[in-house]
Amino acid sequence: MSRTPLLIAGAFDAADKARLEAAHPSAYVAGPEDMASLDNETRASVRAIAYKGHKPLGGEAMDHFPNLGLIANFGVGYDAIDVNAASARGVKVTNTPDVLNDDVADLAVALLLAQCRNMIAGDARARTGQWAREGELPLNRKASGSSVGIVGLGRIGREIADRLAAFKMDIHYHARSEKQTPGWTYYADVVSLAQAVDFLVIALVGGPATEKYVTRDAIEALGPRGVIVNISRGTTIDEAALLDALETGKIAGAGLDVFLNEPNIDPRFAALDNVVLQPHQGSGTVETRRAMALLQLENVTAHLEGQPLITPVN
Ligand code: 8YV
Repeated sequence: MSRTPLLIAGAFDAADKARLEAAHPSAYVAGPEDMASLDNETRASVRAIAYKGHKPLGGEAMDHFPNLGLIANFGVGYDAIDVNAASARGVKVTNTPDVLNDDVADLAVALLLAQCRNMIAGDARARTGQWAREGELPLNRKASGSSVGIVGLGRIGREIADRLAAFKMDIHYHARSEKQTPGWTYYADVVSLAQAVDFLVIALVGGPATEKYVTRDAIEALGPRGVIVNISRGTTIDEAALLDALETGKIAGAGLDVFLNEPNIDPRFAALDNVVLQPHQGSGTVETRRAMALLQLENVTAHLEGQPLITPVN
């Protein structure tokens, strides 16, 4: 009899962890690095891992659990999990798609608007008395009616494009293939897309296939009035090239929710006044995180009860 069929691994919110524990007898570790320290009996009884985090979870960690059948990820992006290694071991992977599309798209729009309208400096001016001392904020930049390029027209990219279309923007996009989106313009490569637009919004999936997908050439092709928004993964853009372009005025600015080496992001970002930075909080609303947690739990329960998975990846 399986004593602890579920291993909860990662920095879970207390309520989400308690919900998983109430549903299934479980063990807990802070991350993949602690899995080896579990006793043999626990390791043998684990049949599913509920995972949350961005630390790599590879085949070596999976091999600690001879009866593992599922890794249920908290998040739509599963780039931290080595899915090929999981498949090779007969381990299923699930994620939490769709329930977060609205929030991530909302944040992308917020970043774009905050960047154009200089809202961080505006807040400081109103808050600190600088307004009374020095007068109005320098004029900033109109967002509505401009042209935007979406890199990756998947579920989240589509929600972003729909929102920006309501801001009367011309929608241009790059994706693996052209979509049925009348009035929107498709580009087969990111450099030509960047040349055609004022704003570039990155909505790619993470992982090795999209590493530095937005290259130095693409960043520079955007030009000195260009603004980049990234709500996907820090890996999807050449971050060093982005920092160079921001520091030298090759592009105008950026609104970023994702970075390399989160949460220890490159200190060069903090010295820039042409960026709006967020701590990877795209899905971070009470409503959406709850929906993600419930979907993860549904997948765990389905697996442990021998039912079809709700949102399988492999
Ligand atoms: C994280 C995310 O999952 O869904 C994704 O891919 O990046 C986020 O929603 C969240 O930060 C929890 O780790």
